[in-house]
Amino acid sequence: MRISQVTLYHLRMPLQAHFETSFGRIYARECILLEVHAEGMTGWGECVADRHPGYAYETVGTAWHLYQEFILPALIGKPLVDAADLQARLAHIKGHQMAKAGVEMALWDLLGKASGQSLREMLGGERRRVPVGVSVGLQDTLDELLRVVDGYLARGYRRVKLKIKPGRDLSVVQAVRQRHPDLPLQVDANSAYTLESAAALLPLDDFDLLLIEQPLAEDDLWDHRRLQQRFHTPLCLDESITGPRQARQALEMEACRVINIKQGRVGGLLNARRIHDLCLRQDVPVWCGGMLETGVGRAANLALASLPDFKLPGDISATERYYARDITREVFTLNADSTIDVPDAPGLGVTVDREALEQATVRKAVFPPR
Ligand code: NPG
Repeated sequence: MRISQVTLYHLRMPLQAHFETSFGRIYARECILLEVHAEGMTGWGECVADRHPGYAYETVGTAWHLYQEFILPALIGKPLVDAADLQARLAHIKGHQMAKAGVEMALWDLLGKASGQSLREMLGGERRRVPVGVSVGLQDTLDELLRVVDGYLARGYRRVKLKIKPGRDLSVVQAVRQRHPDLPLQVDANSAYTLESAAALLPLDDFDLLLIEQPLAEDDLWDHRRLQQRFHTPLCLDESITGPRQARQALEMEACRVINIKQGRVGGLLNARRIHDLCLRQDVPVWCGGMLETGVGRAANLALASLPDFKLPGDISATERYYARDITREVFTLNADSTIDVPDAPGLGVTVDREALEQATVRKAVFPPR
């Protein structure tokens, strides 16, 4: 596969409802969509880096820069057999996993279209539908939180993740747990605590949570290990796991008992599958995280989550939970059993709605420049 041209689209998509985490509140999501041309075909990829470096150091701006100056020049016109080949060509670039993942996704889409295989088949996934949950942001009041959670449960979601931060942790979990004693529930702190302040979370052990996600800093496996020793509830790492090596070391160190796999954060679907395989061998459950993806990234997440070790429901909700109008023609809906169908068509299995894409685009660039 030889890439001849790439168009980058900087997208800004208004969210159905604002989304607040320990690092801030957003009303619209920004990302980069890549339209990649090769041998008469078009592949699509999504780079999940956000506008603001609150979740990770990468941003739309850093990824745009990397594509323009380093990543696309290293790929355009070169023969690419598979994702491993693409990654080898990018190995001289340190970090920037989200930027690398975005273009790798487009290559998977192209390879699938060329071979007639769906991404699920290419990755070796078995399930045709995957269990999903919903991630609920911080709300202004507990009443509002309960109302929002009730709304999602009424829509059919059977697993809820609550965002927490210092001062808004126990009260939040207590309120939801009291009202829904049997609901599969988990929390996510997005690195908002230190080993000292995380002592406030110890009572969470009594709320029968599926897991506690990323309480401490992303570069702090050691303190996560120390904290895990104080909890019966499994700790789950998200931000800390930026590739297969970090996953292996976190497990060796017993810094967590569950891993959240996001293909963007770990540098692409190939690394995501490597982490999956490692966890499967060690009997460590994984689940698929989400970053408010468009239909393009959501299709990739669904295919990934069809692999056998994705034993916990993913942060992959229906399209309408995020966007009034998505950029794909395909709209993902929730089945009655809180699952979503994995796309079947070749590659990612989605088609981009050009009109919706234009509407969401705030900046665009073609490489090589015409
Ligand atoms: O359903 O896609 C979704 C959102 C799930 O909570 C979610 N994502 O910290 O995992 C997270 C969070 C996130 C969203 C992180 C956007 C970064 C950007």
